[in-house]
Amino acid sequence: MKNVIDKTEGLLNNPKRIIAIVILIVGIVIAFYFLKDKISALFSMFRKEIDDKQVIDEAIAETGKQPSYSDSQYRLFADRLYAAMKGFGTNEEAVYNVFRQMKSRVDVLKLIDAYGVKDGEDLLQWLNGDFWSFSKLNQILRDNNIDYTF
Ligand SMILES: [Ca+2]
Repeated sequence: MKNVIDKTEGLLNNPKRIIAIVILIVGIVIAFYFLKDKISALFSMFRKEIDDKQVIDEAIAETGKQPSYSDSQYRLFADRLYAAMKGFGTNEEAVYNVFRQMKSRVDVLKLIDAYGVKDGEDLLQWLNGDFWSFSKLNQILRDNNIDYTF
């Protein structure tokens, strides 16, 4: 114990060490300050990923329907949606055409999951930003006997 106290005193008696420790602490605080948004964004993306998977599993159990497409096909659909919505204006027909190919609620949820987060927003946020009304989109889902509404 005495040894530890001696060592601690020795450490604090050395000004260079104190300065080094202070710089290290300040550095960690600054790094944390600049990274905290990125860290929390990463965590929320990770949490969304887990939530999406759980919602899909529940929908499969409820509806008894498996996804109609492969994961890579959902990613292709998601890329088409992004291409149709990004930038100024919206290619609404291209968006509707993707949703016309959804055959069940499971498919819609798989599409939402495949879309993930693009430029900080998930699919629902993208649709909200690009569409005045979801009536046509929801009509397409109803026409396909899908009990999911945006
Ligand atoms: Ca747009």
